[in-house]
Amino acid sequence: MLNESQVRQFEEQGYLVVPDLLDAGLLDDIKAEYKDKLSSLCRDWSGEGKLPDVADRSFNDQLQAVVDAGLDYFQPLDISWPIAEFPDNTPIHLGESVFRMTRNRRTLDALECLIGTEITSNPIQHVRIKPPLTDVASGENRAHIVGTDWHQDRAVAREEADTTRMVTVWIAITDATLDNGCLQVIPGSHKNSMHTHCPSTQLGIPHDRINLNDATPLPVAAGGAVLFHPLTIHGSRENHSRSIRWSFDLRYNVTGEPTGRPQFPEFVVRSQTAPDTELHDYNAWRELWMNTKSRYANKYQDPLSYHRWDGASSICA
Ligand SMILES: O=C(O)CCC(=O)C(=O)O
Ligand SMILES: [Fe+2]
Repeated sequence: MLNESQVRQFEEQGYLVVPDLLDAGLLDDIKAEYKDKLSSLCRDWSGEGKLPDVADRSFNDQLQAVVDAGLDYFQPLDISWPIAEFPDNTPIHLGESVFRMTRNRRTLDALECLIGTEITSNPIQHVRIKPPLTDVASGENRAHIVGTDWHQDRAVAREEADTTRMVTVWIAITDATLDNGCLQVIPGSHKNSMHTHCPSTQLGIPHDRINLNDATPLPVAAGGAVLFHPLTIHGSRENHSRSIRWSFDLRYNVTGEPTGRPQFPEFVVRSQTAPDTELHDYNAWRELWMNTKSRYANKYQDPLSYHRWDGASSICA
């Protein structure tokens, strides 16, 4: 539950830092699940002669070896399908502890104070495990691996969700610090309208449109979170530390309102009016996501069916 001053902070500033949103048990389960997954990927890659044998190494060291070998760890560890044409062997991580994280009671209690009791898990969600910048291949510019350009989350959804009551829940799995690329926001920016976003290396707002003097970095200890409004301008800094920086971003909206990404599955996480509509079954959740693969694998995806920005605006020149 949030107290009145936390709700006021969210409403007035467009964001709220919540320490200890995940308990230590869930945090450990998520890390253990990802460690198993990465070890298994490493075993496969070693077997194919693409990677030295790193089976006994730590998660950090395994990730470093994978990055050094130029292998793509992002998609097999992500919790969403790509928003582009993808082959039907595209991997995704749909682990049981990730499902538990989407239903985390403290998260839903906090969301109730912001958007009410009818809450849907929005399918726009990612993991971001960012290696030290010095280890990243030159030319890598994905916002899941390096710093994230300034943007509003409303803009990465379709126009039909422009009035959807939605909250982003950004969760730190490792401590997020100034040095390793914590989230940063422009406080109060949710009170203005949506900015034009330009698709260049990432989908972002041109920097001359933002008062960067107001940029406020938000360091958060592992297990803590930043909750923010869909119009809050935010991004993240580069990872200048020597170890990985790991977060998840999940989104939630009022049930029945458009998610902004109808291609991917939504599900009810909490409902006071119809509790039997809540999805509690891990396998059913997995199935929902896997069905997306059957529908979209090997099919051309028009980027404009995911967001509205074609780069034609003069401010993108
Ligand atoms: O963690 C990041 O780099 C950016 C996260 C973000 O844009 C989001 O959570 O909406
Ligand atoms: Fe974002």
